[in-house]
Amino acid sequence: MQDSLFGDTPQPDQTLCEGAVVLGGYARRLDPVIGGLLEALAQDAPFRQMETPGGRKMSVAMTNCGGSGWVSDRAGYRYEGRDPLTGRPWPEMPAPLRDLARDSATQAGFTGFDPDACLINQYLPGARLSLHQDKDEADFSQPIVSVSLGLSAVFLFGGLSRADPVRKIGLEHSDVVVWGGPSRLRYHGISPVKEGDHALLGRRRINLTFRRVL
Ligand code: MD6
Ligand code: FE
Repeated sequence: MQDSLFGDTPQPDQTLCEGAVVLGGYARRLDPVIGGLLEALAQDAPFRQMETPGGRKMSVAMTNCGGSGWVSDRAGYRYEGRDPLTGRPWPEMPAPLRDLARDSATQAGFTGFDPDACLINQYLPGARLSLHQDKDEADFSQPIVSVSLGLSAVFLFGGLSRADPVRKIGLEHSDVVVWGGPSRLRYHGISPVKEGDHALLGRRRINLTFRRVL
């Protein structure tokens, strides 16, 4: 991981199954700007641990940028145009992030992806995300682009029903997963993040997921 931080060795693309591909190291172009971008975004819309509809506090801290932001509270999961914490619209999606998401989708064979939502997940060591489907979006023909940054993680990749077998995929700093088509509604999650200290982002894992919501 450390070796590839600012390196430019191309990593092979790894197809997980039809519609889901890992673009190894594809987000490396963000390295010079990502720290500053995250800091500015979190100033405007702070990371916060949201509540599940069942009333449990999530271990992952979240914020958003773009026209629509994903939120969870006792009323359920949904997208909102404003940050409930501040009452302001979510910060604009920075061009370097939007461009990376578009290019990643194109690289994976999904042309014309134009994201209006970027969910930003922050995992401190120990934080996890239990198996779930992403189904709060209107149009499942649009892919999701997911960018892993900072500490590495084990991505749990299941099937279309919760009981299906789960594969474990290691994701490192700057790996991008694009998934859509027949994989769009697969169950997935993140194992508890291990302790560590990343050269660029410190003691945390950041995940950006880009979607087309409206
Ligand atoms: C994460 N990712 O990597 C959590 N969802 O931190 C997701 O939940 C996810 O990576 C939809 C599509 C891609 C993802
Ligand atoms: Fe998800």
